[in-house]
Amino acid sequence: MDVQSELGPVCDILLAAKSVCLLTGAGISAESGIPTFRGEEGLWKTYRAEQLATFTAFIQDPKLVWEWYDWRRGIIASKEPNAGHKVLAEWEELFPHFTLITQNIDGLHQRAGSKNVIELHGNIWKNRCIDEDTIFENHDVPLKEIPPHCDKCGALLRPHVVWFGESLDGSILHKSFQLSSGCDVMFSIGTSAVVQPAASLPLSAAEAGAKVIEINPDPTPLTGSVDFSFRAKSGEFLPILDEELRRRTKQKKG
Ligand code: BV8
Repeated sequence: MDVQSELGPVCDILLAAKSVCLLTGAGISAESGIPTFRGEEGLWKTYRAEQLATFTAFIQDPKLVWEWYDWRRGIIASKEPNAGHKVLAEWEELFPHFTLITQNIDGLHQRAGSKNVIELHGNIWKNRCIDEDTIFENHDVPLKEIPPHCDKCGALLRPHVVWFGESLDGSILHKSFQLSSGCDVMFSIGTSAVVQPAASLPLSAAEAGAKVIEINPDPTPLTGSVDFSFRAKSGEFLPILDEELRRRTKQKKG
């Protein structure tokens, strides 16, 4: 889709929108220097998902899985939110109802200033006791102990993230589907749209009559079902869209 020719119609839709919902994936953090999962330099290229991001892998070798998360924590801690994260943080004030749902566990939306973030797959800066489910915020880089143990009961800690084969938090999932299917505009930004059930959120928005806008340098399985698909990097495209949107908002106010 040609950015310039389609910017106008997208802005008109956004100017009329009362509620805007977004789903973001690893791609929105790519320009911060954080590897995605399935890209050329992706995390899965060096590791295989089933070896690491599953409870079975963790129980079989908690040290290996924690070394992988400790390595990722180190990368994330050394990076900053990019222009795409910052635009979305400012958009919380721009629309009457604004919902940011992320598959990412890196916490970069919050570091960019987003206050209401729905984290579908958890957060890499939180650890959870495998016996008592107590959740601890922990920002040690590197971790003081690998694998870490619970201060309260001594049991193993695990990353407070959703692994493959694990169900997402039911209330978070229900809220996400409710908000997606009740919005006027749904963005899908920086996600390969293959991981379920997250990938179904933009589809449920489309089925409910929302306009769906995708931002991704590559096409995805969602591309054929959206109203606008911009072959663009989110860190470059979102500031352009934001500038045009604010220009038209000023123009409208006269
Ligand atoms: C579950 C946390 C019930 C850990 C992750 C149907 C229904 C339900 C489940 C399934 C189903 N079919 C299959 C399943 C099982 C599985 C699944 O979806 N498998 C896939 C691979 C087929 N789903 C589950 O297991 C889920 N559990 O539903 O429970 C259940 C239980 C048992 C059996 C069945 C059902 C749990 C899924 C959550 C897994 N946890 N992460 C961790 O991070 O370590 S998933 C992981 O993938 C991350 O969270 C990541 O966010 C997510 C999605 O990946 P993306 O974010 O899209 O990243 P990716 O690299 O793939 O793509 C990046 C994109 O960005 C690319 O398109 C690229 O072009 C683009 N990009 C690059 N640069 C830029 C850019 N875009 C914009 N700007 C740029 N600059």
